[in-house]
Amino acid sequence: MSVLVLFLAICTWTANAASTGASDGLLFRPDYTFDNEAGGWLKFHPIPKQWRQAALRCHHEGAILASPLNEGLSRALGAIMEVHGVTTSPVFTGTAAIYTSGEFQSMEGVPISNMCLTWSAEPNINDSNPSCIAMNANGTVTAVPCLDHHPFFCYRKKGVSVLNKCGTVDPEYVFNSKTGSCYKTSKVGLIWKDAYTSCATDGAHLAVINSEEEAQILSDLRRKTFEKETVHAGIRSWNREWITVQGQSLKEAGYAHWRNGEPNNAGGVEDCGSMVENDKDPEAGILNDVPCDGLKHYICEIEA
Ligand SMILES: *[C@@H]1O[C@H](CO)[C@@H](O)[C@H](O)[C@H]1NC(C)=O
Ligand SMILES: *[C@@H]1O[C@H](CO)[C@@H](O)[C@H](O)[C@H]1NC(C)=O
Ligand SMILES: [Ca+2]
Ligand SMILES: [Ca+2]
Repeated sequence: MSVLVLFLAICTWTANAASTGASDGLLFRPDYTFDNEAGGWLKFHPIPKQWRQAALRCHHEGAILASPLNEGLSRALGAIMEVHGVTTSPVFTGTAAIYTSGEFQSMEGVPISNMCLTWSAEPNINDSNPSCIAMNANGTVTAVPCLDHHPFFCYRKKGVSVLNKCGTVDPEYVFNSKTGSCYKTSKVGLIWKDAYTSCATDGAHLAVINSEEEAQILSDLRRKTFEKETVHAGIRSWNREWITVQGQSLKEAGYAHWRNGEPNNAGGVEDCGSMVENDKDPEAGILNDVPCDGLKHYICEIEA
């Protein structure tokens, strides 16, 4: 790979964008830390994932898998690795040859030739075993199989980002002034625990009903989006004690209104909560217990 050697010879650090940081009033998720040198927000994910899962995780958080695009970002990543004691395993960067073998680009589309990288070993390009660029604690990079598991960083570049009332940049979360929460309806049906995880990745939770009014609002949203379909609710049976995904009993949460005859634990396997139509009896609640392994749509909620 003589081309790569050339990169090293001609690379120059791109100007480290001067950034005033969070002081200009821009905010991002609270689980991210603003880093002046990086010119944006960073979050370290210590739990190793495959490259594609890592990239998706960042995407769901409203960020991208971080790459050492410039000196500032490189230094910031290295510093955080040091703080977390990540010295043995490299971390995945967002730089990979995902579409064309050997054509490394960052998630932002920056080609590797525009980054100033020091290789710890010459990358070994193998078409049948795609490689992704990982960064060592000493700042050098190496090509590793994308299917390996490594920790990673997600990055959100500072820019004009409009946070909504619920502290998310995801425009699909719509604020409701009556409940003071933002809600997002799902695109696909998932089993309960995957729906739970999907909301959690957004920094949200499966919708929890805290009042008759919220029950009505969620009911309307469900009907408008999914018609007669049942959706997952953020409650779970622990030996037939119903606990919300925020750890409260239904009574504490403020809504324990089951549909007539529910919860009936039909077949002895109904450990997950759902929200259903209540049109037959206007007095009835909308909660029903159902099996956890049914694929259903769901609504994620973030309190403002
Ligand atoms: C390329 O990857 C495949 C699949 O992992 C492996 O069997 C093969 O030996 C590798 N070839 C080289 C040249 O490393
Ligand atoms: C940096 O770390 C990698 C992996 O631990 C190692 O292979 C390499 O020799 C180190 N390079 C320097 C310059 O210390
Ligand atoms: Ca709620
Ligand atoms: Ca039931």
